[in-house]
Amino acid sequence: LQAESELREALRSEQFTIRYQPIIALEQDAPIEHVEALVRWEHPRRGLLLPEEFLPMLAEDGAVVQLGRWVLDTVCRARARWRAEGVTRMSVSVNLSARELWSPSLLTSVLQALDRHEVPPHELVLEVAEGTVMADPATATRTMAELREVGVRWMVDDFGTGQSSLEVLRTVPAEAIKVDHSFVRSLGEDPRTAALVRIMAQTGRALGLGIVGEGVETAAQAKALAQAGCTAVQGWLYSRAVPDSEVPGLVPTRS
Ligand code: G
Ligand code: G
Ligand code: MN
Ligand code: NA
Repeated sequence: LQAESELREALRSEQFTIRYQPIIALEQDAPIEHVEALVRWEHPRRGLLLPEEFLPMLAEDGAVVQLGRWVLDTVCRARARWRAEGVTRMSVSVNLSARELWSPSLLTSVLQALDRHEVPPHELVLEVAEGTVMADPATATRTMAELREVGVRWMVDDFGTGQSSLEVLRTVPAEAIKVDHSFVRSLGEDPRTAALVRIMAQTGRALGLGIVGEGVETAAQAKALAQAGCTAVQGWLYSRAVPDSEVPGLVPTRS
């Protein structure tokens, strides 16, 4: 694999693109104030590739850190453009791979992207998988706290799939957990899943964390998540991930 050189060429010829999927607060009539950035690779020969098809290859040799820098910069540029189009309240989630979380240059990369596009740090939310945090909770928590200190926010992604520690959940400087798709998918089919989601939501609430249900495809799943005590939802039931040009159309703007 020549991930490094292929990646460099792909970045140079603009083969990567980012789609944005709304995260919807489960309060009555709450406007959309948060989207998640999801990277896609428009490969010249292999067609549109999803992250699970290329991230593992890039993660092997650290090229994923380079891609992550591009994602941060592109997201901050988009956030600034939306503001120019009248979008005053909007934060954006960016997913970090394990390599990026452990990279000593993370703080610098984030601050550079925010500064370059004059994006306030609180408009950036970083998502890191539960399994990544749990691989080295002390280091993860320290890095997260450093970024939190400058205003950047955190969510714990793919929750329920890594081995959890309640102690880590208590100390991690995150504002929400995202219940993994796999739970949402079997909601309504398996009463034990509903029980688990309820426990996750209760645990999150007890610790002052939001609970986001992701991968919501049906109204029945949405209802079950609301009943379980989730605070926000995300999925194809509400919106696919859309190009950056469509984000201002998701919210009422001032102009
Ligand atoms: O968009 P999709 O469902 O295919 O995303 C699959 C996985 O890829 C998700 O777990 C998501 O966290 C991850 N992912 C999406 N965009 C990015 C990105 O920009 N950087 C990293 N590191 N992971 C991403
Ligand atoms: O692991 P992470 O939560 O970051 O991954 C989000 C992934 O889930 C994205 O790749 C996105 O494309 C995908 N996704 C978003 N909404 C839905 C949905 O309603 N159903 C399914 N199957 N996948 C979804
Ligand atoms: Mn995510
Ligand atoms: Na997830």
